[in-house]
Amino acid sequence: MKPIVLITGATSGIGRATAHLLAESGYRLIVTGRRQDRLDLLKKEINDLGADCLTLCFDVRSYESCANAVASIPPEWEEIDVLLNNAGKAKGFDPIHQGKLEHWEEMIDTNLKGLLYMSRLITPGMVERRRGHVINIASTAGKEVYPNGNVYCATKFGVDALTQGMRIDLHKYNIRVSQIAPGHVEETEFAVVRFDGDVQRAKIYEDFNPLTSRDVAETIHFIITRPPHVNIQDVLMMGTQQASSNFIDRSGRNLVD
Ligand code: NDP
Ligand code: 8X3
Repeated sequence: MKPIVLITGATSGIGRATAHLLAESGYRLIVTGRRQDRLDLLKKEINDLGADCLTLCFDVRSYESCANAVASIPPEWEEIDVLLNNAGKAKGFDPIHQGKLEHWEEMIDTNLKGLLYMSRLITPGMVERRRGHVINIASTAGKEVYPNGNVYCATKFGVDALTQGMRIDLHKYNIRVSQIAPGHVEETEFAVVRFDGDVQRAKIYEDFNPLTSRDVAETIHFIITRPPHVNIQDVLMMGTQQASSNFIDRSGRNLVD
């Protein structure tokens, strides 16, 4: 039987692309998010690719919702091999003295507390089975801050610290903890969410080639498929036209192969 992978935030972007890619390889997928209609559609797509799928609709910001969702997992899906902590977001792009409290709460609750809640619920089973893999989606924003990135960057620096801490706590139970820190990724709703649905403002990928969600999914697939004695601890990846958070060649998307 192929391993079971639970993906948080599978209704769009990196999570959805990863669900598709892993379904192509026959993994059994537990896909989660807050939009049931998207989950229903994704389940059909996964089934059409010949893979099994379970959907769980809940908000990672609520521990009670996470716990109820995990408690509802039927026995045949209980032995989760891989937890992909992907659900996350940026909200707003303001300097610190003008930041909106509701944006700060939403980022901290989703990117940090949601990741913690899901890890707390899923890793005890992994410890018991002496088998498992946790992959956290961090960001270049968790390696280097940029103007107006303040709280989003802080949450992703926090994810980076949690990845390291979780690995130290869990490696002795044969559990791998990995992280991917991508730069800009298109084919996602990231920018539209950050700018509250302002699609004009969200056009931040038009003058350079960023990563695609599929690029990140392929890296996740690579990490998952290493032999059991190999743990890819941290992958920092960016499009070729991006050198760092603050240096992007925005001279045009003329480097497409
Ligand atoms: P998307 O907005 O496309 O996807 C985010 C996913 O998270 C959606 O499936 C969304 O589902 C889910 N989500 C958001 N809030 C919640 C919540 N409260 N409870 C449960 N699920 C939630 O963005 P990306 O694919 O880009 O983002 C995925 C991860 O990648 C994030 O952690 C992001 O910070 C990170 N990242 C993104 C980069 C980029 O440039 N795009 C670069 C580096 C890192 P739903 O709305 O249905 O709940
Ligand atoms: C997303 C990449 O640079 O917009 O994490 O923060 S960035």
